[in-house]
Amino acid sequence: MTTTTTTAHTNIALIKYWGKKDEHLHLPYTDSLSLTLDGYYSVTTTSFIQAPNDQIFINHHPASPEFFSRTEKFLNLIRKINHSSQKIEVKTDNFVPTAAGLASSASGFAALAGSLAKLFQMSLTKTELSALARLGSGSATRSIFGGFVQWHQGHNSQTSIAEPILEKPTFPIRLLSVVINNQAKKISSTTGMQQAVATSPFYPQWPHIVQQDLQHILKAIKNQDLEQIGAIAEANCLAMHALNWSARPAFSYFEDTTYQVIEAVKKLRQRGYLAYYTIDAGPNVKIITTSKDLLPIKEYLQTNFPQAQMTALKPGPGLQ
Ligand code: 2P0
Repeated sequence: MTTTTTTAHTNIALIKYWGKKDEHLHLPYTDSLSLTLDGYYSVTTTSFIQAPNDQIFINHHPASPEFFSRTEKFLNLIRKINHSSQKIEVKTDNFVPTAAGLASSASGFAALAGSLAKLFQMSLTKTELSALARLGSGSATRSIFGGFVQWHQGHNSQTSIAEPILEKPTFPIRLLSVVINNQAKKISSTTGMQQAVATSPFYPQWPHIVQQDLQHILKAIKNQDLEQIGAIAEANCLAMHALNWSARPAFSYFEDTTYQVIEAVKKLRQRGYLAYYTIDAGPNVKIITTSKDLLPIKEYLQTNFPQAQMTALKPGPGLQ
């Protein structure tokens, strides 16, 4: 086989990954837990080519120098594993607002890992694929599986893997993505987490917080308790951002509108809707809710934030 195509969906972390104990292998300091989403995904085709260099295209355009070098690094790694020197063409269509805090690197590297594993006929299990995707980007580890997924931090490359917790949730969890700014973020996740690990006096607390939140959210998922899932995710997200606010120098991914959307979510909650928020390495807000409350919440936000781009998302599948 000389050309293969793979689709991977992005995921939203409910218990965040923020900090690496091994920068090279992307081994995190903590476990994390996410929900794979149906609406945002990457489709990646890889082929062997006869050319002096790798060719990398994103959304039909040649990749930027940064994107090229990050992807090429991953290609080099796969070539090394397979004792190959073959040049490769990568074509990625990203149906995710790139670098807007919506983890396009998660679906991107998961799809790339899946496609390359097929191209090189590596015959890996999904668990092994999750470890491979991790070498591209941490959050990609979790995008190999659908539904709720736990990424075990592990202590080496073989043990830092994803595990499906509930691939097809039957309870009506929904996510409303509220994009208030689709420009690339100013501080990359990689840099942001390095700064938090190195300088936040609160960082030593983070593994304890994650351990507790994880225990509670696993129980809430088992009990299909959406209210609890939302409350734990929101608290965990704030703890993650507190690491950035307490870094020296401090930094923040939030913008004015981020705070305004947070206030709107709290107001909706007071009115009896199930609404909790989570925010990644960008200003955009994702609202955790139910199928029943999704529409009134969307309408309220659309009225109050007419510039925002809103997408309703459901749990999505693993690698295809
Ligand atoms: C997460 N994020 O758990 C956390 C929460 C953003 C905030 O994983 O350096 O692009 O490639 O491993 O995976 C984004 O970080 O970072 C991320 P690298 P990645 O989803």
